[in-house]
Amino acid sequence: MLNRRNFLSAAVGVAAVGALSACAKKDDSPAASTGADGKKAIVLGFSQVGSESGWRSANTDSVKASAKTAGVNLKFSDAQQKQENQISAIRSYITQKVDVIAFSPVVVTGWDAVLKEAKAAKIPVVLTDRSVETSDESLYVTLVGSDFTVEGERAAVLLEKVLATAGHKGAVKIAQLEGTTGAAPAIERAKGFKKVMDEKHAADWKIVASQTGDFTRAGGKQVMAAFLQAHPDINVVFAHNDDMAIGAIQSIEAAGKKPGKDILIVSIDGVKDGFVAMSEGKINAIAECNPLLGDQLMEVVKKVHAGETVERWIKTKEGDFTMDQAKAALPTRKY
Ligand code: GYE
Repeated sequence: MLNRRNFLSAAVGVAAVGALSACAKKDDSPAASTGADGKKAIVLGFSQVGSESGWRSANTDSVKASAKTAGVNLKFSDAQQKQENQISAIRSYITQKVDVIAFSPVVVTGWDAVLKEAKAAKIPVVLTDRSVETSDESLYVTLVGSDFTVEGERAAVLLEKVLATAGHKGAVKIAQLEGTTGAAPAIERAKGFKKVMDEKHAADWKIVASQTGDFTRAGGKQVMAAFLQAHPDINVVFAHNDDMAIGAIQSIEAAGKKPGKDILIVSIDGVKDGFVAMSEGKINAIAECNPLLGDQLMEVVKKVHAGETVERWIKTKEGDFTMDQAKAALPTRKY
């Protein structure tokens, strides 16, 4: 409980924050060094991948909002999909002696050196959203994020349903729009999808073209235009995210074909624009990947800072959606 004295010092703190935050700052960190309870606020350095997709914007908003609610002093930087930018952001957080570092690694490899520097500085590292490959598992505490292999499997199972609903007969010629090369969601979604395909559909499904669209709309559009030229018989698109599916839709329409009918489309994420395209009949099904990781991240950051043990992998709940559910679900979508 706040007694009057604490309340007054908290109020003075808030006023001071207000004055300080009036100065221009490079990041979004509140200048607060004390939380509402009068304790020193945890300083969290967060290196975001970039702003490549609707998923990423929702994830960034979630992290920022949850930090505020949790009274965590967030230092945020956007790496614009470049590993070297993430490495220098992490190095700068080490120099600033933040309490905890969190980051969403753009690709899986190449992190050991900087993670060792964080360990030497005794700053715990929490991975969010994407994982890393490392020879030393002690270099990070936990991962807060989805199981992308399962998402790939779910997308394949959704495609089975979509093909059945469409009454599709004959060969299934799939164009795969891959996420960023070397990124965990691109590697694992492809793997999960292929697993189901190889186990159950080796005879009738074939990936006839597969290339990265870097998780962006422009990438999806460009790659799909080239695919349609080289493989005019493509009848399915499996996109590793909604944004690339939306880009692909533009190229499919430009080629005079109907997305969702002539070419069936399954994607992953479930962002609002994906749901809009699905309610318009242009995306057939979406395996959801939840970007709202902020609250779970702040909870973990507090525990890690307090020296508590946390689970090695903290997952989120996700659902699957087909076209017939899109209209009803659209108004309740939070991102
Ligand atoms: O699916 C995609 C984003 O890592 C899960 O990154 C994330 C992926 C997400 O750009 O839209």
